[in-house]
Amino acid sequence: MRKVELINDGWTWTSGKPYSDPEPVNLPHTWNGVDGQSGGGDYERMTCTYTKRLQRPEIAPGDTVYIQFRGVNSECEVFLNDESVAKHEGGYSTFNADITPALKMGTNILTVKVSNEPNDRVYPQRADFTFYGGIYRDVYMVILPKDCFEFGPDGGVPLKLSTKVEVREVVDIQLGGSNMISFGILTAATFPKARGDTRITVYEGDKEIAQGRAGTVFEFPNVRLWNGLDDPFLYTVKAELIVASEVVDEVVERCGFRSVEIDPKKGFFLNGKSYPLRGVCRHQDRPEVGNAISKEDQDEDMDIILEMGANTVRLAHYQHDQYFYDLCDEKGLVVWAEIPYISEYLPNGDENALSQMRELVSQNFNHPSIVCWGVSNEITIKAKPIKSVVASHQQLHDFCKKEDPERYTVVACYAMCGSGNPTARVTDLASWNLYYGWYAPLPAKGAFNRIKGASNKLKKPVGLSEYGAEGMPNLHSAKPKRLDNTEEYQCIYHEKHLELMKDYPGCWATHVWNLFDFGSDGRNQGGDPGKNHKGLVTFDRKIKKDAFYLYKAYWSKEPMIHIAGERFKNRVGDILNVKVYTNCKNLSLSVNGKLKENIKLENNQHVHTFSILTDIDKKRNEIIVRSGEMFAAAVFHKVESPDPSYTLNKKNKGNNYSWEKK
Ligand code: GCB
Repeated sequence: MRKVELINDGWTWTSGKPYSDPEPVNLPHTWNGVDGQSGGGDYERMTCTYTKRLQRPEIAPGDTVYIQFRGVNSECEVFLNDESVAKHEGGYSTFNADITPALKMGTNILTVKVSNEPNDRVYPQRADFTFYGGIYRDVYMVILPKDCFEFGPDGGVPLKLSTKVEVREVVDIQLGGSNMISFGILTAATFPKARGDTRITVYEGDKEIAQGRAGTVFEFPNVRLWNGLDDPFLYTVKAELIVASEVVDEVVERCGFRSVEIDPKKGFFLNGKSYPLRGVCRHQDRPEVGNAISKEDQDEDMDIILEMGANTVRLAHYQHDQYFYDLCDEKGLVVWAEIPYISEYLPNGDENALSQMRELVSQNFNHPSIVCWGVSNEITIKAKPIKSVVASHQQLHDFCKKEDPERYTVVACYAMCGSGNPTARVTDLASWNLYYGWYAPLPAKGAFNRIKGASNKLKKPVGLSEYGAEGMPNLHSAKPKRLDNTEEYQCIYHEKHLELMKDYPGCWATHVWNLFDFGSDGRNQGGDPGKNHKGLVTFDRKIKKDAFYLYKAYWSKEPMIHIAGERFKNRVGDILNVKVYTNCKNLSLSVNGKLKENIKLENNQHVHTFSILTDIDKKRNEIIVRSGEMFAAAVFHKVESPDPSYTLNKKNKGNNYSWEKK
């Protein structure tokens, strides 16, 4: 039987700077946790060394010992006792280093040279996020017995589960009628390294429902579907390798059955029902730790997405931790997965883009949450669509379709990329990143109309892969303006987009940029350099900005009332405008304990602003908005002149609204 052991503890790290001494560290680790988020674009991109002493494990003849790395950014070479055993290029995927031939008795020294230095081959090299260097995800020692299931190609899953759903008419002879029934069709592939037999067992919960061999096509009538947020049901499949009547290796994977159709005019359908994809993009990093995040951090991110009521997440701009795709499967989020083929075409990078795609697809094949593979993001921002850019898109698309015909391919286009651009033509789906009302002084409606127009022209489904506006929870304005970085402008921006979404059913998916603020060391804005603040939630996940609650009001089924502008405490003037985000119908307003107003909102109305004429002598106004038992409260102060802390002064304003030329 295989053995798997987490080996995150007891490493040393030696900085790539001259005369550095080794420091003890536990993984996950990055050396850019601080300088990668402080601004200036000057974080250390260098080659550092990690080492760990490994006692030779007890192994039987024929066993293979691998060190499995779940994410090392961005390229590395692995040595055992000074002998090179593996190299890997690409900072976001899993790879396995076979250390068996180099293992000696007693203590062994494992060394990993990790580099995030610039180069011209490995994506990403240029993008609006920090490329934190380090071994920033888990590391395992995996011992495979002589007769075993090997890893799939490109570090892929050892048990590959293809699922499909077919709806068939079944005639009931006894009753004489007929019925439409969903059949789940499952084929399991394994990669055995032995002349044995494989036994595949399928479980529904704890109940065994079928048994067969690798390659068997299982058919399950009345299959319980993986049905998004409503019922993300997962089946469990176990593969056993049997040699001389003994089970010598075993692997377990989960899968789900679902059907997806995407119509250019009607949008996304899950299991035959309209299921408009409305959600967010996620970057994974956090303050101080960068990408070296924990499982608890990932659980927290998932809870925030679910609280908001989103039903989809674009896991941008690279492969995320397996743990997060697992969470998406379990919770029912529809996922757009992608590789970091982004912003700048590298003429020497085609091979790397393809290898990152091979890894993404092979390693994530079994996740029912994933519906599409993203081949590139804003690749034309720098490059003209020269032949090789288009050819590399074609190569990525062809690979995905061959390997995984059941899923779609997609591209996220840059605003200046027209629908006639050949890179927009290659994939099954297309989407545009459009910041109308932020970078561009244009109305949001223009963005949706462009999407509709592109869909008509390209004759395929087109979505809005990014839209967003900076919002700082400490900056406020009674007259919010584009590019002012206030929380209020961010709200208005998103209100406009949300109002319009329902009028564009063909827009197959919308993804807010971004759910969280994230590290982008080259940026400087909002008085807080080194970050992109388009998040609906702050970098440390502690403050949900007002715009977060706007989405919650639209999307969540959980009854809620939120008073926006609560942090905009000090207000000038006798009229106090209090904006409320809610999904309740009847609201009552009281000011300083006196009931002032009862209102009833229209169907589908989620935003209401109370204009309150405050008492002349009252400096402190306590507002309570109620609906039945539920209420939200906030206090506002009447002040003589605008609070200067709400505006950036010239010194701290920064003038760089984008990480690069937009
Ligand atoms: C984009 C990029 C994303 C940036 C974003 C922005 O279009 O795809 O990586 O972070 O714009 O905020 O400018």
